[in-house]
Amino acid sequence: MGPGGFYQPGFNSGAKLNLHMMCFGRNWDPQTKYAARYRCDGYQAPPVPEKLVSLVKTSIKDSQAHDDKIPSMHPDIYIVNFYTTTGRLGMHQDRNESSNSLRKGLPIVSISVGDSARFSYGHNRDVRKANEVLLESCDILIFEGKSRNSYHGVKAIIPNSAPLPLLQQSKLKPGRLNLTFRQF
Ligand code: AKG
Repeated sequence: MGPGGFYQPGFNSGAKLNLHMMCFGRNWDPQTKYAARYRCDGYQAPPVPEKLVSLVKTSIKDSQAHDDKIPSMHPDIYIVNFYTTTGRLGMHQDRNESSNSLRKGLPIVSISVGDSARFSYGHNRDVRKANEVLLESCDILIFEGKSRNSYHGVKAIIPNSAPLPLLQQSKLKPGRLNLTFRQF
């Protein structure tokens, strides 16, 4: 909370995303895309914590054991989304990273914490034609290669689905955190 903390990203029209966001490495906002500073309070995005860089690299290494074509990457952007139990995110592509990162299909590593989410993915923006997978707390999803540019979104959060020990040991509010790691 406070300067450099969670904010609700918004568009020129005044419409806001149905989630709260906090960024490390580079700030992202629908109007500025990636920038060094937060648009709302001018605060500089802090660096990606080293412990999380190691976690992401280990996750990629583990998946490379199953598919050696998955490219390695060094996460220099870390975006945290917090969805309340009514939060959601429309179908979109993640295309604001550098052309080099997109061309190489460098992975985006996404980690879910808290309540489960109905996650949609597909070849276009039409959510009715999308596939769906349930992302539960501690699931790690990697988009890479061709799937790097797939459309995706969060259809709904399943209330009261977070693991009890997580709620007992943390101060997590009802809802879901999603952590995504990217290389610009
Ligand atoms: C994004 O940050 O671009 C997402 O699509 C997040 C998806 C999620 O919350 O699982």
